[in-house]
Amino acid sequence: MSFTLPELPYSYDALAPYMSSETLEYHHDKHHQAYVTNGNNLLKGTEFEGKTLEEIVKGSFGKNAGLFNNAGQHFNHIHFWKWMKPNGGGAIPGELEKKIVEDLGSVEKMKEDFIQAGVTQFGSGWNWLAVKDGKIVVMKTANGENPLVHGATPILGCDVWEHSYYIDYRNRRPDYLKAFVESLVNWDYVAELYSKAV
Ligand code: MN3
Repeated sequence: MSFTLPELPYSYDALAPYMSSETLEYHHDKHHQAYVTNGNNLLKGTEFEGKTLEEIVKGSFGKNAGLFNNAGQHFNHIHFWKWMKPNGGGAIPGELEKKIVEDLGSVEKMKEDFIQAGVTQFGSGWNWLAVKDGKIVVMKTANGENPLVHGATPILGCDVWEHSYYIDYRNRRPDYLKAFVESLVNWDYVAELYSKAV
């Protein structure tokens, strides 16, 4: 298989004012496209040709840094676009909410810990909700890494590379993370991934 850039599931201006069309145009059309292009070039002639994206991400981790970085970021961004929607945030589907309360204390505590993970990720990376050993956990990873290479299944991730927020928030990463959680997250998609992960 080769990597292809998915279309955004909404228009470029659909997430404003929380994420601008300028950010989405650069982030999707330039940054994600570059991971696709570079990933395809680096995939050629390797043992990973013909594998699924998830197999490539897991298999190249620690073995082929160039391929891993691009394949990991391709995987992360495919989901990142779907982890957001216009008029996002809001109510969490019942079964997922129950599990969040059970494993992380409360919805408020989950949001607080998720934001804190993003704020404290030094440099480029991602913060996550993931399912590990049957429990929902908060994680953070550097660069293109994700929970898949740490024995967990990602169900929500926020891109805290500066390219994801600098146009709209400048250096205010905490404000970006708060807007992501309160106004952008597509909890139905998180619930769909949760139900597949358990
Ligand atoms: Mn990005």
